Amino acid sequence: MFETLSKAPGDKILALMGEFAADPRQDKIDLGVGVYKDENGVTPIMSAVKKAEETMLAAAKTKTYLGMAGNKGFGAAVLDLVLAGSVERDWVRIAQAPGGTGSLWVLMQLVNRARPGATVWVSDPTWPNHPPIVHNAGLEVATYPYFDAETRGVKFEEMLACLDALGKDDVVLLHGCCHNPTGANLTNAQWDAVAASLARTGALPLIDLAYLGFGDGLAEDAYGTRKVAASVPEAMVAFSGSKNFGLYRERIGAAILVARDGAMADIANSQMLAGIRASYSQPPDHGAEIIRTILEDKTLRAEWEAELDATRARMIRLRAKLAEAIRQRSNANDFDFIAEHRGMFSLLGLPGETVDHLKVTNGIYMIGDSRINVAGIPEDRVGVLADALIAAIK
Ligand code: PLP
Ligand code: TYF
Repeated sequence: MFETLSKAPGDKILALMGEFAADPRQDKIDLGVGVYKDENGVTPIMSAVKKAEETMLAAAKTKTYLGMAGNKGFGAAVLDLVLAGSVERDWVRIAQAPGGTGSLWVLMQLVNRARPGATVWVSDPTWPNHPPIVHNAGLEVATYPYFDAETRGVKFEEMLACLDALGKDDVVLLHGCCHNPTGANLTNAQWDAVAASLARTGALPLIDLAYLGFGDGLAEDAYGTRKVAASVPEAMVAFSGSKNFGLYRERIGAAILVARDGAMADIANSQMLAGIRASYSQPPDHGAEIIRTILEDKTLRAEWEAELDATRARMIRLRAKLAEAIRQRSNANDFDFIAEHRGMFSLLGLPGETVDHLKVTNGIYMIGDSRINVAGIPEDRVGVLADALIAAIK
């Protein structure tokens, strides 16, 4: 039967990771895949995570099944972290899922059960894995205007005009914070306007929250999610613990649904769980138990928050340093947007040839659309990077 198949295109971001690893140059710079790296270029295990794992290992008594929704303590703690009481608790249901990706998959399957073939509106541009997940669930993709290539900010008026024209059969996929790939984000006032638009049109928001705490802070980054959830009768959130807890390979995330009342929440939840049962039956526990252990323990939680604060501060500092180095060298402020963006990424707006040139000539790796991972900026060689960028765009 396999003779009917042709080769599927690979994931460009993950392929670049392999290319970088194979490059023998000592001074190569990795601004590619969206994984946080510290000043040594290492993606560390957070100290709170290590401590939680030690406690867990000593305390574990069973590994029996936990059920389709996964770890209950994790679910309660994540709801508190994400929504913080912004919505009536009885209208909300949460299912632990394998990463943010698995959470998106679970929620999109739920949408397809409610409205088969519905359209999911994604930002232009968006994370390249969004459209395949939408299609895999049987849904259609359409795009709303988002990134302004001139200002490197958000084309907010055009975005809002597009959202205003949607209806109750549409789903709107929003990046809760730290937009991937652009780094350009909505202000709180713009979130208020988006929430009001969704409340007016009845379009169903699906918020992808993969970088909570990587932008301006845990509460600050949750503003849009909480505002939208509190303003509309139905909403969904795909939470990821990959970045903010550094648990990438543990595959930990959560699918959250907000319904118009408790009875509707039960029905929607039963369909969400039925989708999970038919997909992978139950999620793996390890990452969830780590997050539960950290969030339920005052000391561990404080330690995690402090490490997350330091992670965020480092990215903001690297942004400021690179923007400043380019400004000094070029005497122009065209790259100041790097300092204004938030999260792990900035879309530089360079043509493909320039991206290629930087890779071939300078060993500087970024995604083909010119997205850089700011955590990969070498703090002691910001000048080298700035020189190479300026030379390449001349
Ligand atoms: N959504 C966005 C925008 C992302 O960048 C990512 C990537 O890491 C994810 C979701 C899902 O990540 P994971 O499935 O590793 O939790
Ligand atoms: O955008 C990124 O680089 C991260 C990592 O299929 C990633 O989100 C990239 C591609 C992918 C899964 C994760």
